[in-house]
Amino acid sequence: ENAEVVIIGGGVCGLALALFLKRSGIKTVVLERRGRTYVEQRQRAGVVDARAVKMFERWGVAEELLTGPVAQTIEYRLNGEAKIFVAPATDGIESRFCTQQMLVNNLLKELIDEAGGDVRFEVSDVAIQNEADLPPIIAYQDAHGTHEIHCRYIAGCDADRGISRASIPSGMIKTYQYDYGYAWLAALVEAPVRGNPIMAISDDGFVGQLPRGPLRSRYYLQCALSDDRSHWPDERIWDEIRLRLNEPAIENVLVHHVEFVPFRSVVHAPMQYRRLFLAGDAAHLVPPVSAKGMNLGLYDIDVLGTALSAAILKGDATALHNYSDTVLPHIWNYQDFAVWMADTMHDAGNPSLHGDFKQMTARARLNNLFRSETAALLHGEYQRGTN
Ligand code: RFL
Repeated sequence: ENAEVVIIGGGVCGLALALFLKRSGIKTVVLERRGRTYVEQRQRAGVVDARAVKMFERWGVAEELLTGPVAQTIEYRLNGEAKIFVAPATDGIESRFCTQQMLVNNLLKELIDEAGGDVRFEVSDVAIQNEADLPPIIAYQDAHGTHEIHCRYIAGCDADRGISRASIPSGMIKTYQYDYGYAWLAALVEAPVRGNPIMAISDDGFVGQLPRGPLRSRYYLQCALSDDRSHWPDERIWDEIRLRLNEPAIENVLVHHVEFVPFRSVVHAPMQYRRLFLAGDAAHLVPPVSAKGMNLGLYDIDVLGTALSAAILKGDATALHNYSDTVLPHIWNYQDFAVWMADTMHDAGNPSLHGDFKQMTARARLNNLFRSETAALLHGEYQRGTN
């Protein structure tokens, strides 16, 4: 069997790339380890930034894919005192609340149900042959046996624990990693955000509340790396939410799901090896405080999709050769934004982390967003992904 491109991983990045290539008329196969229902139900990110909105508009699929409301404001709250940050939309394009789950469901609909795209679910043992000067061969198993696809290019969209990056011989890529030393407890609850999404700093630690569709929200609570569910019964989760938000009247509601996210930032570079190109979480991770993980992946896909179509349709592989060098400056810029967000949100809170000197400089940095138009403009650019 032959294809132009094999995409490994049918998450948000793999599916977006497949839709882009499908609409360009390029024969593409997606290999996904999980079943469709599982992929449809996975809940994660919540904001598609303005840069990604623009990209979907350029591809002519924004209306079909982005079904959530505009996301322009954040309430930064310091020990109960609220300040609303409005990201200035200088070009008239706004970020959108659109859960990753909603986006993935819409991508599956557009790609498979509307366009007849080739996504193979529940495959296992995907193996990559990517030898110098030979077309790659991808082998995989499914319920019917072992299969092989001969292709021209491979897109590794199978996230941090996938096989794409693991298939690259050691020493060919460098890993840059930073561990922040704390974690977030992420609790999906049956209560919507009433006003603006909240990022709250308090002497007792960070808490955030971000929308996840019209009925639910996700609370994030700063916690220790060693914490697990046994340290955080539902009662403690709600007590800490009330305390850190300084809102004693919040009532306990159903907690659907709790997970612990250790804070780390990772970049693997270069993001390509021979005919394999890494995109999304397979190439880089940012902590959720920046709300950029999915958006950086979509940035990769924009550049990679355009480069693949130039190589396949026009025979010009220049952009493909330059893929990693093109995307990495953007990735590093947003790694720096993630560090800024993480340090500001956590250092400004409980001084047990980095001391009371860092607490005061972090508070000054946050305050700057409300007293300096220049600082606000830059912060807005980062929030919108247009920096
Ligand atoms: P995905 O979405 O994990 O998809 C990878 C796919 O690859 C499949 N796979 C394989 N398939 C075949 N063979 C193998 N060997 C395979 N190994 C894996 C998997 O089943 C899966 O379907 O990665 P992708 O596409 O790179 O997308 C990255 C984003 O999912 C990720 O960056 C975001 O979810 C990060 N993130 C957030 N990003 C934002 O932009 N804004 C946010 O507010 C935000 N909040 C979050 C987040 C991530 C979180 N977690 C899970 C740590 C909040 C949380 C709690």
